[in-house]
Amino acid sequence: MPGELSPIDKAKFAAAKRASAFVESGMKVGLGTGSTAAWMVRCLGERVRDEGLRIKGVPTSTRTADLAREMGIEVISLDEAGWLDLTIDGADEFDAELNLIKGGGGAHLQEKIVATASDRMIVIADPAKEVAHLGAFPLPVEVISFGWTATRKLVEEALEGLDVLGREVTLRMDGTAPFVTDEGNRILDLHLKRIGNPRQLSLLINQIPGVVENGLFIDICDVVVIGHGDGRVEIR
Ligand code: ABF
Repeated sequence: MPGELSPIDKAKFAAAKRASAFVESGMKVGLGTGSTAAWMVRCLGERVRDEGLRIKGVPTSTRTADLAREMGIEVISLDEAGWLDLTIDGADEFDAELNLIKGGGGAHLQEKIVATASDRMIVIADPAKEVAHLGAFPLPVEVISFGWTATRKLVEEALEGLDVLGREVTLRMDGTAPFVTDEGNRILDLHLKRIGNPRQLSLLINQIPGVVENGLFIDICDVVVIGHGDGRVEIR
């Protein structure tokens, strides 16, 4: 374990380390984004260096691509890979059915494409990510910048008939300018507080012109590895 870590970082590291043990030589692996996924990339980099693990990594963001290369992992695109054996990624929330909210880091579009193009998706998380109902974490929706205010209006209208507790929709900012994703799009954050029917919400939001993808991952995650501050790990 690296030097002095806070309990939350110890938990993230424990989950990342355990999940990286699922990776075998010869695999094509989707590499997630975020602080927990960054630990996983470092753990895989160590295995490449110390054990001669041979993998090809498909990163889900420019940040992860930079870190993977720095750690000595061979980086290829999803198109070069074609299909992946496994994706390991973080999440903002997960429920008992292993449905997720992702996209707090603004990378959920590539993350969803990569995870869906994988035989298996493993989520790595600290215990604070587990929820009874999704929705306390704002749901990110990537939208193209053309006409984004009209898209926001349609999203707000779509929320009116749905089983959610909040309906505020905000444009994600990066300082004083709108946040821009790796694909050059914007992010709307939906402050829903509690999502009664995540599957219905996901389908409805994705039908709106201008919406590229929302951060709900329904029936995509196979396993969640939960790390604890004392180094324990649970697998769901
Ligand atoms: C990515 O990073 C995202 O989809 C999610 O928003 C975030 C989780 O970050 P962290 O591991 O830093 O909590 O997985």
